[in-house]
Amino acid sequence: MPYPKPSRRSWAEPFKIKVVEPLKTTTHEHRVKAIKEAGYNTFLLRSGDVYIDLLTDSGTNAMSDYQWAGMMLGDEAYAGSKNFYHLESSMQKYYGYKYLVPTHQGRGAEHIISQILIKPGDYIPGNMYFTTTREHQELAGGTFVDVIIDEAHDSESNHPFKGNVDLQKLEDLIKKVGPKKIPYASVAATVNMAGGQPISIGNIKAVRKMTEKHGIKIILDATRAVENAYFIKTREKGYEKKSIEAILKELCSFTDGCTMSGKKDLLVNIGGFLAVNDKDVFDEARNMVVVFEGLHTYGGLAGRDLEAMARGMEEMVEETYIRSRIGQVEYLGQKLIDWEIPIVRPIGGHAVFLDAKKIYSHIQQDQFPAQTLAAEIYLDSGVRTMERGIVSAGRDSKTGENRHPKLELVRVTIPRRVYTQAHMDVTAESILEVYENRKKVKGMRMIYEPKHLRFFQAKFART
Ligand code: P70
Repeated sequence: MPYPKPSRRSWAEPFKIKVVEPLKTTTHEHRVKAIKEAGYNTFLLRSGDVYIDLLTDSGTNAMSDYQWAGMMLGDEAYAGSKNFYHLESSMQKYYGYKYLVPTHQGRGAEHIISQILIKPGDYIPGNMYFTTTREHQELAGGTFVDVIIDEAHDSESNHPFKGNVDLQKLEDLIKKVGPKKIPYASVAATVNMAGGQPISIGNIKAVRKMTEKHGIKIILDATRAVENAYFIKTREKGYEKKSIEAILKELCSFTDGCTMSGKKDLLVNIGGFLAVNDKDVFDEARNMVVVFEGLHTYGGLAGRDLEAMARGMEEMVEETYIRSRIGQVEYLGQKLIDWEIPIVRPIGGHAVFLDAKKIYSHIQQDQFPAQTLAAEIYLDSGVRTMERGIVSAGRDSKTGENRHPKLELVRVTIPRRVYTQAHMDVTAESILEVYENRKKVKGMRMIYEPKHLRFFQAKFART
């Protein structure tokens, strides 16, 4: 027995590794060339030039043997595939909504629900924007209004539920524009752009109480709701003993439907869905999906993809899994905290967010500190991360001016069940190296800017 006795029990991955995929290391010289060719945008790097890929947790998960076995049971019928019915009943079991419309991924569902519920001139309040979600709301003629609590915009605030809606901000908006101009509140669990921060049950309940008397719906972005459920279990009074499965269902019960990117919580590589309780909205969505995605029983996916999602739902709510998932993110974040590298607190569910504004305090926001930091980390070690700052925030749809978000972050995102603790160590050490050399670095200028979701394809050059 080691002495002193460890004060807590460690988590460990509740799985062992059956198949491995080799990683390639590259030389510094190679990386200098690769990132320059990519216009200093990590989205434009070839994955073959990347060592540890922490760009995103989206579609980058490792599936289990149970999910892979399910892939062989894909029923590739054009209509009425068995796997659709399996997914439908699983969604009803774990999320509790009545009706399911599968889509190829999350933004497919966002497109459909935005077109159905939003009229030009409407306002959509939400707990911080998400890039694709807001884009679809604006394409439908709506204006997104941020009603998240102020703490969410402060990287240092240790508020346990930084994803909470500020009820006063919501009420003010309802008073200002009138409830008829607000088709729904767009509530995310967890909030990606705030740093993977959760919303509490207490807060969503209060939002429900306020909106329902005005006939305003709530559409949940359930993409990482399981991770949110874990934070509720570990942080919200009265939920310690409840299962993740029960908390997830309770969270959804205060909402009228959800959009879902299955590529996260559902432990798959592709897929998503829209789920609703209202029969009329469902009928319209089911009709629209055939125009944009595919027939209403496959929504742009193969039968095997539907099966993998259904099986992923069984695994996502396992307590040992979710504990190790969040535990791994915490492990990386805690290392950086111990080294006094500024990151968003508390550590989020799917990623550690580096505070580029603080790290590169000498670089103006218009010279893209987060974009620069992501490029520098890649240059140091081949670890790929993502900008979540002024580039991601884009331009105001009315004035055309650059938005200047308070948070200027680099997201170090952890795919599920893919990397080991040693990969986290190597990543942390690379971030430390870049941090120590921070004073030598200059910002960048944008040399190419696409019209939609510019962060995906924009190009930069050194100033
Ligand atoms: C990411 C991915 C996707 C996402 C999300 C939330 C909370 C909806 C979606 C859309 C992929 C991504 C998307 C835009 C910019 C960068 C990266 N997030 N809601 O890496 O789902 O991708 O399936 O259409 O996080 O965070 P989908």
